[in-house]
Amino acid sequence: MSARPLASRSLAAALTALAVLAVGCSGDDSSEGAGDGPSRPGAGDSPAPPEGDGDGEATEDGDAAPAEGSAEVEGTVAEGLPSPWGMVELPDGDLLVGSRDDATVLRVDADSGETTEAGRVEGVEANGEGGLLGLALDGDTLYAYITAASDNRVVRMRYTDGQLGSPDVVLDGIPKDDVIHHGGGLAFGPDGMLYAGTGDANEPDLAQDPDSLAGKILRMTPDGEVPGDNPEPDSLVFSLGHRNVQGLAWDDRDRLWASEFGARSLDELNLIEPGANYGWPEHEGSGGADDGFVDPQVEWPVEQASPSGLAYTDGALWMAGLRGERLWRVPLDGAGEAGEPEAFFESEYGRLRAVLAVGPGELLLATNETDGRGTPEDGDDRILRLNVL
Ligand SMILES: [Ca+2]
Repeated sequence: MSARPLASRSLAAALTALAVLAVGCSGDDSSEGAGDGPSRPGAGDSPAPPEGDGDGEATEDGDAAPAEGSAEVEGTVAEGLPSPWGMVELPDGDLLVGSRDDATVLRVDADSGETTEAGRVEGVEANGEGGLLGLALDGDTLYAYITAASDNRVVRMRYTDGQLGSPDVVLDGIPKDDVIHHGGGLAFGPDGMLYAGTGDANEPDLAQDPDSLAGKILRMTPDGEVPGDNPEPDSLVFSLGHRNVQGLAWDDRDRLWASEFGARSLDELNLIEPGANYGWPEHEGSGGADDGFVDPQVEWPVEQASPSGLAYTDGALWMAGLRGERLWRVPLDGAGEAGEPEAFFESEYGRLRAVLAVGPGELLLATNETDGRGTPEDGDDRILRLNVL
């Protein structure tokens, strides 16, 4: 299997890496469930079925079955990016990429890779996992999920003539911790509403408090108002019981999926239903259904995922793993059910932060070795263009 030592990473090696398949293969022998692969709580006869050694289903002659998906690196879009986090595509194919720690927004020329600074988002107080987080684009207006001095908030700025304007506050009062669990996922849904994934602000009980904006997925109008068809009147809360949501994506049935960091054992991929409660902190991973909570569709040992960005294209969800240092593919079957996850690029590019679908079968993937937990001497952060199936 493919667990390369970090020191062997290089662009040349990376460009030759095709469809590295590493289901259930733990590259770092952690004591926390190493060897167990991802599981789909509702998919088997028994909860969390063991995945064996994770080489996939054996055929009659003992060979591993071929991978159902594939991911190939087509090229490097840009390098030398400082703590990239949010990423959006402009109409001409260029990108706006936010730096979590510098609070700058860089425009990346998709052809040449040249980066130019569009501006710095005023009011960002980067600290720990907080800073300039998710980005979302609506015409010539850029929305950003930011950590400010006293809270996390959603702001918006004009982006015209290559320059960012001053931010206006769309929503404030999202609780923050000084270091961890800020959330940060931000995206417009197919319904034209703005969704934000928040964190529990290191106060787990806030996730169950319907009056707190912490530990939630929020749904708002582009002006930050409560839409008339939200689950509860006068509340931005779309779903609750989340620990730390950074990835949001809609499938081709316009259903919302969200990635969520677990605490010590299990990360989650959840299918989000309006008004549903996803169990944190009463449950981490599955096991909450009998208590009225919605269990995840897929769960992973945290050392294999620690998921941030999430994207959907061509029948599959793609989830970027930070600690897991791999890109997970989760196929959706004809009934829209999550199938068997596959891992790609394990330990090839380091920590993976953001993934963006930019066309059928085409993804952009941003690494995150410069977030304070990586090994940036192995290469500054970059954006890769992938062809996937
Ligand atoms: Ca949960």
